[in-house]
Amino acid sequence: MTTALTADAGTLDGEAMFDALIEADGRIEPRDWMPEAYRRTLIRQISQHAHSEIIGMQPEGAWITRAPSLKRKSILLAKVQDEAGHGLYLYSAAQTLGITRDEMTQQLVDGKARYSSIFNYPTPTWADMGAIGWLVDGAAICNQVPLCRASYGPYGRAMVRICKEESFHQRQGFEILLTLMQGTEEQREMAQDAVNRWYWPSLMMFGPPDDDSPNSAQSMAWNIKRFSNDDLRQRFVSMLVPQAAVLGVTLPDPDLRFNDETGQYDMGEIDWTEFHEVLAGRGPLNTLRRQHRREAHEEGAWVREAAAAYAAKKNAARTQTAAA
Ligand code: FAQ
Repeated sequence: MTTALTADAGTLDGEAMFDALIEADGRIEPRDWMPEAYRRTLIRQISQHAHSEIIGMQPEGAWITRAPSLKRKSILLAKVQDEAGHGLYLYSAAQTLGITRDEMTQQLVDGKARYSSIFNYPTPTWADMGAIGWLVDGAAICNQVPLCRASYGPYGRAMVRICKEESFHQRQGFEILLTLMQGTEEQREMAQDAVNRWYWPSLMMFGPPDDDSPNSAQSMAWNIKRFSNDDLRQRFVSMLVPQAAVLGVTLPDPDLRFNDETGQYDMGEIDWTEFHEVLAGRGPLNTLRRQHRREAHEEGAWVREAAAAYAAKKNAARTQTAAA
């Protein structure tokens, strides 16, 4: 379909071509004409997503030195490195839309850019590593698998690789919780406590309810988002219930029950006041997360300067060789 449209491109102006590609469920590439609002929406979503991956390294990064065994330490280290990689793919995808990495980073450290609410919660115990993998990566997969089909090519392609890695992350979290649940009474309590603390915030990752989501309708019309926030949240809960039974943990929602008519799990009311407080910067750790990022950015200035100087030296040598 896309090929046929490309062959006809000479007869269509940019806007008509864009509309036809979206209509045909084709892909928009960086050099294609696109409406300014589509570009802005993508920069907003992709950069927020990239920032989430980078800030998301902090809650788990804090446990690398305290992991209970060498094996656990190396797995956690690899996971946190994956998250850095995801941030880099996503910043690169956003750059194809005309924003620089420096601009995005500045927005993050200045507190002007959003990142996922979930990373403003603390990680006081080892079981939090399990709960993050199982619930946070689990929610991320539910939300991100449909994004592999996002209409913007570089975003969709980045998501394919990210989702493969997220599925490993989710399984390692599940396995940490399973090990704890098969351990002592104290370990089981620690696992349940972590699930209690991460469950509701993980449901908030999908964003506000559909009737309070200003961006969803347009993003779905442009084939960026494929499902609404509430649909994905529902899908996530249906996935969790049987997994919780295998783990032997309780999901902390007394209203959670299967509805024979809808074939879905009805759930209790999410505390949207808490969600809005976290988005407004008043979550448990918003200030600390951003401050750490700012400090790391400032302390890393010499690395960026050295890399740029090295690249300039290499380029100069290459130009000289070519001229000789
Ligand atoms: N946190 O109209 P909508 C991960 C904002 S990656 C903060 O529904 P939209 C991997 C939203 O930006 C997790 N802000 O917006 C990992 C908008 O504000 P704006 C990140 C939120 O864009 C695991 C406003 O509310 N994933 O976990 C949140 O259509 C473990 C109105 O909302 C992605 O970014 C929130 N939870 O839908 C890493 C996936 N929800 O910009 C380390 C890609 C909403 O108008 C360890 N993004 N807002 O000022 C998306 O799918 C979408 O952007 C949504 C929001 C679904 C997040």
